[in-house]
Amino acid sequence: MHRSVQRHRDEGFGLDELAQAARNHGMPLEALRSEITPAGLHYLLIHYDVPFLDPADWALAFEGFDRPLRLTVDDLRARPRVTVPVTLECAGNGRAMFDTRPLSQPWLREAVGTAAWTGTPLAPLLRDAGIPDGTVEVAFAGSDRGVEDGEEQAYERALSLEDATRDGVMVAYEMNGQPLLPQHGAPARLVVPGFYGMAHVKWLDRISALGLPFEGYQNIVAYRMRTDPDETGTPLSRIRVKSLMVPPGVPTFPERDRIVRAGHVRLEGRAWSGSAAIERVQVSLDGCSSWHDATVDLAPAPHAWQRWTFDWTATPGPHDLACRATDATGATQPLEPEPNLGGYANNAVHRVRVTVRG
Ligand SMILES: Nc1nc2c(c(=O)[nH]1)N[C@H]1C(S)=C(S)[C@@H](COP(=O)(O)O)O[C@H]1N2
Ligand SMILES: [Mo]
Repeated sequence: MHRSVQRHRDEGFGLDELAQAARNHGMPLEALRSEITPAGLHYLLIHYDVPFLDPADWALAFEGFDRPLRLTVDDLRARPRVTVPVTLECAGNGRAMFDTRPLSQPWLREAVGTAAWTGTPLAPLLRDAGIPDGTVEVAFAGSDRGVEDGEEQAYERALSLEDATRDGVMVAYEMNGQPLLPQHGAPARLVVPGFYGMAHVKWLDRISALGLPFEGYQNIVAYRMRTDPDETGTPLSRIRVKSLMVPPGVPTFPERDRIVRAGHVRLEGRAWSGSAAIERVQVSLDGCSSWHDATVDLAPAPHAWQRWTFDWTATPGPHDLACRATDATGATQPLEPEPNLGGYANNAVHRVRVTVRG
């Protein structure tokens, strides 16, 4: 089994982690004000190097299907076109807040964003390629390559045939009305609404129909929930219910402590879940001892985050604020993260300590 390098909070962060953090930036939390995240503020996660692909040479190949299709960007653009806002969150978001974490991208809370993705629905594309009888999974490969666990490979990840053919899954070629940027998967990527980021394969160049479950690294070794290296674990899929708050007031530099003026303060943020709509967001003003209902807006689309607001009369002194969301399945955020070897799916409540000045 896979044995990752684990670091304890007391060891501090390594230059290897800084190298990841400097490449893969997060969304500054003040961008939670925006329903659609501008492309330059959307978070980024790139395992290997950004491949620079000439769209004129690029084609999407279908392997293991009844017809070995090869589609160019123009072929994709000639197909039915949909535009949908979708919230993406990295499965490793919050990893740096675990007591013990694997050597990887050390996210705090900001590996999330919502873009308006434009593309063509995947299910009719697969049907046109001809899904062979007995297909159980569909694998999606990017053209980026790297070495993980000693083995050189393309970034490739599979979905069950059922998940791959769900409404909303698309091959996207635009983000916020512009052709995809190189770092977001140009010329085309997969978008799987409701799923953690690892499923949304960028620089997509091959789709394979599989009669047996996929055994690639990103499904079998990485992106699984485990507490023991010898257990098989369960694959990450849908995004857990979560909410974040726009840090109120102004930051100190460089500590980024929050300084708020006394009086009326509108607290606001966004909440999302990959399984159902958000039904409730609560705010705590006393370090999670008591909770008050916030106002929650309707979702602009089934898998896009929802805005919440709460009016607070801030009195001078220190305050421990927090927000907590609950979705329509009844799932809610825990106060503390659930430890796991990959440092995945940390959806603990967002706590923000502020100092109010008179
Ligand atoms: N080909 C490829 N696709 C990829 C990745 C990658 O490294 N290579 N990273 C994945 C992960 S882990 C995440 S969280 C999302 C991030 O998408 P974004 O950078 O557009 O926000 O892309 C996914 N798709
Ligand atoms: Mo990710």
